[in-house]
Amino acid sequence: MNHIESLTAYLSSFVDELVINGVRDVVVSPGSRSTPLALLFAENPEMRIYLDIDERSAGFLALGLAKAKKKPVALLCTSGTATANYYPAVVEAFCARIPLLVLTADRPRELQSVGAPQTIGQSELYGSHVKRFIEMEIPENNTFMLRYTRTVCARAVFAATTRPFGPVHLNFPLREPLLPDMKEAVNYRAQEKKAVSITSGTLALSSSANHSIAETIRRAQKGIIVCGQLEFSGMKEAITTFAERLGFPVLADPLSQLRRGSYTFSNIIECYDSFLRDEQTALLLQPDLVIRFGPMPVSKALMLWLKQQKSPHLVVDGGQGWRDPSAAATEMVYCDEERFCYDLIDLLPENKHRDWLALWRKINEAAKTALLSIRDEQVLSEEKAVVLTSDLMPDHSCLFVGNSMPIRELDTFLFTGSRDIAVYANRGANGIDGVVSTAVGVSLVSKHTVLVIGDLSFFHDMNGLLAAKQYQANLTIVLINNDGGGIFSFLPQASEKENFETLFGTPHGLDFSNTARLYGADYKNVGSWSEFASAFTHSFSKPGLKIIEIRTNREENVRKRRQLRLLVNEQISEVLGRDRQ
Ligand code: TPP
Repeated sequence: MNHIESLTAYLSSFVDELVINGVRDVVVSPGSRSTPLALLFAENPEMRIYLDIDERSAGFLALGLAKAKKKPVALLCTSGTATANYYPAVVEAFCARIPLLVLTADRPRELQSVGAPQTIGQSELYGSHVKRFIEMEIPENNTFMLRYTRTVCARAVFAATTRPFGPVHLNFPLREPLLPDMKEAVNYRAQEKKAVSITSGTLALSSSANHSIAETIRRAQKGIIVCGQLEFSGMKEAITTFAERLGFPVLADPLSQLRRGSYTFSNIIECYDSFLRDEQTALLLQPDLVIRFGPMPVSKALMLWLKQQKSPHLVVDGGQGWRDPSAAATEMVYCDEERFCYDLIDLLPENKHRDWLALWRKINEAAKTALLSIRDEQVLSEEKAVVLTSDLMPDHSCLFVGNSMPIRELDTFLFTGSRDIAVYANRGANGIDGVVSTAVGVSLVSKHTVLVIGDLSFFHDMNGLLAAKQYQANLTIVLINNDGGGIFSFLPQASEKENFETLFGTPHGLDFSNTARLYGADYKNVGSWSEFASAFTHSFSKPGLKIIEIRTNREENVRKRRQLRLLVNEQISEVLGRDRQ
């Protein structure tokens, strides 16, 4: 059999089937073994190729594209350590339920474990962090094998996009020569019809299960709804309608997308992280039912408080996971979340316990008043940087926040408002790696994107800036530079004065204006809030990459947070008419 003919027919059919199944974006990294697939992707007019030299950044770039497009994205790299560099992004995609098709080229079996160059064990490389691993066959050109490559492709896309979404790894052993016949490739394209279609349905509960849950809800006088990151846009409306019918407060994580947008916020509570730390307030708000959607929210105070509750605790998850780090769940409800909300709305009367919601709202408003005092601060601080950023973001823009302090600051300071801001973060595995690339991915398919990131996380993925330069991303980076890792100053090791800076603070003294120069970014180190506001607002009218650096102080950050917490408690005591502690 002619080798080139087989290579061309088998791999062109695979690429064609990817397109037919809705995959239109591929992030390619350079290499030799992946040559035929790279060329065939380039030859297919339906495919958009993003080239990223560093596979670690490439993996996260694909993740960002998939997050923002809400569609599966493919990755392609050569054999050897290139494949291992995808690992962190694959882990994040698995934990955050993002669909990726990870395509790795490999040497054929006869060149495995014999000291061939650039050859490592790629079989099941990502272990339990992919939904499926598929070892492809050596290319052959016959009806059976061409159908095989198409159906295996369809199955891979289906696996990646079936709840829970996630990455699928396909390893392609390829023999030399590696150049396909580009003139022939078109003959295996534009099939238009899927080789095989896969039909599946929405996960729903039986009528008796719905009635039993409705009964549990009906009995509750003090229910709450807790929302972590929500995967689907229809959830916003479903949950707000459900909450209004029940009259329950909704404790909404910034990634739930429920804090911003043009809909009613009457049930949304956003300051819980600040007020649940206070024992008296936490006791006052004990619920008799918890209904939780999405992963556990960012707030540690909320997680610890939920852990103490003795009430029934329902976790609704259409992805059928076990999202219960506080070990508080009493019932896992495996049902499509939107379906759950609407099915139960039909079974439940309007809630009459208005006092319960009013109490939550009163406390939330008091906390918000105290937190907003930060707006009057003159000194540069991380807290006010986040408040101003969210105040000044344009309508219909995207805000990407890094780990670990930026997402926590946002949790405290992102208040409800009608301006629509889509909030993103890498909270699957909470890494400080790959954040720049993921944000670049989001920015390439969105109008205005802002990334708020700490200096260590920025340093970790500076290579990610190349894609921003090459693809003219419209991205504003707010770089909060406290010269090291701010989160550790809040942890018990902060008392280990002697070793703290070396092991945890980790100051680096880098001058990031040089980074900006290297990647051709517009750069501004701001010294006042008026300078920040002006640079930030201007950044939206300038195309390309903009970096606005704010230098802050880690210890000052801890002091400010403590001061604000006291202020929150004082304000709550005042509105509740209780003695100040
Ligand atoms: N390495 C990875 C890949 N991920 C991690 N989450 C960590 C290490 C542990 N870690 C969590 S937060 C953090 C580190 C090292 C410091 C982050 O510092 P920075 O990005 O400057 O943000 P800050 O906390 O100062 O706001």
